[in-house]
Amino acid sequence: MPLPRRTARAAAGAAIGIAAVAAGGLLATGTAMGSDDDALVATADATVPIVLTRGKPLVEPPVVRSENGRLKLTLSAKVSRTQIAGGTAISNVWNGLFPAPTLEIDPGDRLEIDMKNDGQFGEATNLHTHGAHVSPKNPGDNVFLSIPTGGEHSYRYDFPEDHVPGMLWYHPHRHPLVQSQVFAGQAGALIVRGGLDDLPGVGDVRDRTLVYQVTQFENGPRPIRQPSSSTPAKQLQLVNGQLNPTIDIRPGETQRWRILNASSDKFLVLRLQGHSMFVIADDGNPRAETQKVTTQFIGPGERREFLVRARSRPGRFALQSMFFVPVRAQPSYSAPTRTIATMVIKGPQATRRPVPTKLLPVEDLRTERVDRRRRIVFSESRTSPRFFVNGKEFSATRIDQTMRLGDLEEWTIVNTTDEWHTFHIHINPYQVTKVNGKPVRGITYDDNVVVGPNGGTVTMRTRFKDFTGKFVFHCHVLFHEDNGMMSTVQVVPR
Ligand SMILES: [Cu+2]
Repeated sequence: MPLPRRTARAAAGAAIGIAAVAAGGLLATGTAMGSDDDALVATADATVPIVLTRGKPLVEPPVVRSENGRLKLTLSAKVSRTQIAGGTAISNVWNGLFPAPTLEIDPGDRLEIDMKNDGQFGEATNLHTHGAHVSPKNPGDNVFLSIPTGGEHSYRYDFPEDHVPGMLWYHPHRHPLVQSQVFAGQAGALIVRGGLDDLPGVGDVRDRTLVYQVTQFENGPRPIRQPSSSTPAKQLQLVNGQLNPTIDIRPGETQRWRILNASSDKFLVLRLQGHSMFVIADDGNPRAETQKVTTQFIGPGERREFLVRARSRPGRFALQSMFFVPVRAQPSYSAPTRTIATMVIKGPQATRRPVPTKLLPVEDLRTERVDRRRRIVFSESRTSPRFFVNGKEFSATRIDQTMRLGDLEEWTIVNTTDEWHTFHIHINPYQVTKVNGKPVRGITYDDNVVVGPNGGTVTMRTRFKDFTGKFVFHCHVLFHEDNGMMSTVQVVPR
């Protein structure tokens, strides 16, 4: 029986599992503990004791900060023991960490990363600083570069003095191996300081980084390799590598939560029981005005920053990942609603402060003159896992679009398929002006947005500033990207 087109390739790599051995915490050797996460563990190799811990206080990834304008770090990509969900697993991670450290820099800083490929199944790799407005040329954010097993490469990213402050991230980008390496846990947050950090009511409240990742346990003591997208119910939805951690907050206290969807393929629909969320930034770009929402739709690769103000009485409130069907024809591709973290209101009453409504001044490109318009069409094969941009599968040797430095362009992305995709472009963020032909209210800048199925469109405006060179745009559902839904662009001098 032929496999559905979206799973054929995943299934080829799915006979690889994860080892989780006893390391303290809650021991489960086959007894379900009342959730589907436990049921999947019960099916794992009965000879290997499996530990899954949930409900522990949230631990944020270790932070590495720049000093004197410089941050230097070595990343080793290697199959190694790592902590996932309170147990010891084996996965293909960086520096043994799931997720990787949070990097913090200031605009104008130089980020130096020595990337070492220390094995990882004989696969090549590389590095991408997602959301960074830096040069796409060596030794910068060149995603065409390949680091073979045993090789290394020194990346040097010079962030401009006027870089927009916010939450970026970093992950591998070696075509066509991105999905498996990100699914294994190779991802970390990258924070550019400033901007909203200086705004009262935002910069002076507790600031928490939440890295959302999805991975999967399989049989036996072997590393995770590839998601099986047809079994999302078996996947663990993790925050900072933890299952349903608790996030403590005082009654009436406001906190700033920065969430990164570092899953390889999962559309996250987020809800916080009993509370509104006040959105202040998208993909590392501060908003002009706060937006109050009850749910947030965060595609793979996106970031969202928001304020949460706790109720005035103690209590527990679930942060939920809601049931969502990315492919209407195949509802089995979706996971049931899960609690991915629990906000626990406790302790002494905090002074209740107003949530700021005005944030930072943001340029509105809708009033500017457009130099050129383009139409970008996402499509896919109905019979095989092949995905296309303007009818073509990705080729690194072809140049699909050429833009002039400094030009302002308007692009309309059209999704002709029956499933959701995202549109991500490197180097320059863009302002979304229309969704499905309807003008959007307010001003938001993104580097990655969702594009709805069956003729859904997103229209955006962007200026190709500061940097010439060759880079890419693509769908951030990494299975789609790895199977062709990526396109090359170059910026040339005027
Ligand atoms: Cu896609």
